Amino acid sequence: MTKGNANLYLHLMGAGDPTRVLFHRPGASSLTYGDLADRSAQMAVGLQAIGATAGDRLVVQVEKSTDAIALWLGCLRTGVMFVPLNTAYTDAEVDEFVADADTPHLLTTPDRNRGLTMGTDGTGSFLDHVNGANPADAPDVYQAAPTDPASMLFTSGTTGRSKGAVLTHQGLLTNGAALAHVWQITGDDHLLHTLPVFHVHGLFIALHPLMLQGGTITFLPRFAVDDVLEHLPEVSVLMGVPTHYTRLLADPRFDRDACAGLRLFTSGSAPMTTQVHEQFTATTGRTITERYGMTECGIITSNALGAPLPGTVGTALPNMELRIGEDSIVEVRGPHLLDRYWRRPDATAAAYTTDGWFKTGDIGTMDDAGVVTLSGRSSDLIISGGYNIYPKEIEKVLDTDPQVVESAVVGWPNVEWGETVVAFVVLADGTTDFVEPDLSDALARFKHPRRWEVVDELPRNTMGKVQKKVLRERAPAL
Ligand code: MLC
Ligand code: AMP
Repeated sequence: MTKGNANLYLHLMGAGDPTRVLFHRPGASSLTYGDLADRSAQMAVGLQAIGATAGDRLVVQVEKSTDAIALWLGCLRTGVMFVPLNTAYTDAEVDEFVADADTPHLLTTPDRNRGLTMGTDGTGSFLDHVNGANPADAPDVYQAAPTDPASMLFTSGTTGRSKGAVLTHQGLLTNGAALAHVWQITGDDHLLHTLPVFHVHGLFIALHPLMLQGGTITFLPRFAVDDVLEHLPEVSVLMGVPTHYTRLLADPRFDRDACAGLRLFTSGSAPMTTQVHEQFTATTGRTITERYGMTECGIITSNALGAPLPGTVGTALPNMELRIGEDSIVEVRGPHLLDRYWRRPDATAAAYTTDGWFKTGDIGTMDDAGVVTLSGRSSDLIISGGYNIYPKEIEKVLDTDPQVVESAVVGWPNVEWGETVVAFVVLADGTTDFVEPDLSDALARFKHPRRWEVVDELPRNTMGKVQKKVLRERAPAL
């Protein structure tokens, strides 16, 4: 490792023998750590060619591929901030993020045809700068201070308005290393990677512990039950969201034999019910290690290996301090935390207590052994299939519809998705037949209400505030 350089890249690529396989790609050639080093060097040349320099933001909305990971590493090498976006976002949603990131550098899929492009087949206008490049022409690995920004991920925290969480080289390294430690990841581990790579779960939490240790990853383009069942026998670790496990459990082929070779199953990003934990154990004879995280903090807590306590999210990771603060909100402190919200000193200040603890917005308790149990959130945030959905964003769009006077969006419990989006609408005078509005240009599909309820009025408290709790209580029994 270069002396005095805190660049995360040097840690992620330094531990592995360059001849070791990093990525198995079903249907394509495997890639070694050395191959990824070379490809990321080419990406660094490409970034130079488009004029992206240290501190610039590169907004990236591309399909999952090993090139997307090489690009993440290329950004680290050049000091360019990697800003990944959900591929489901509409152009209108992407425009808002690009404006907030204040950058000319947008990289999308070839079909979107706006800004530079990168396809999963190795073609695209950005890759024209990359493919023929000589890795030896890459600039020296950017000399990073520990708190230099590495990436920025948009999240709405507890407030509902999207903010860029600026994550540092040191924060990502300490979180990856802590996870490798508590999950006992070694170079012999082999992860089945099915998560999207535009959120911290798939991008950092799943990749970094393995890469820090020189492990191997079977890299699937998405979560599909058939593909997971096919590749489970090759791997030792599976990381997922609860929806992945409910889908696997619905398939009779998912049984003890299918899981025999694995030593670790993790779940997080959304609550897992004790019923799913129990069904998993009854079906496979194994347990799921549930952990709890957040874009701003990386992983905060994890259950212990071998002795998970279903219904809890375990204890704080090494280096992460946790306490239960005012209104039972989980508060944390430690080097994993975000540096700041991008150009939002107000929001950064509001996220901390006066004595310097970050307020997660999650409501929980902690027992004498430090084991944390979450019971809800202080905001109206909906989590569906591991994606966060902010009611306000949907309500704003619905309220522009001429049929609608006002609206309120809540999450209802759902076995497959955890929660599903339900919209309550009050209709304008004279509207009798409500027609579901076309939201396709305004909102990503996963945010669209799955159920509509026309009501005469919204329940309000004496202050006039809509009582979401009352609406949530109308959810029919599961
Ligand atoms: C897809 N759809 C969803 C959805 N995902 N609807 C609600 N919630 C979701 N999460 C909808 C699409 O809009 C589409 O609708 C239909 O489902 C099929 O789309 P798809 O893309 O084919 O879906 P599928 O591949 O089955 O995706 C489901 C999924 C995916 C569970 C595999 O959502 C997923 O990978 N989730 C993981 C999310 C994740 O990684 N979260 C980490 C956040 S980080 P239609 O109507 O068009 O048919 C974090 C911190 C931490 O929270 O602690 O980890
Ligand atoms: P995000 O903003 O996408 O990073 O989502 C972070 C949020 O996901 C947290 O604040 C929690 O509300 C939720 N979350 C993550 N892991 C868990 C878990 N194991 N149980 C319950 N909620 C979780």
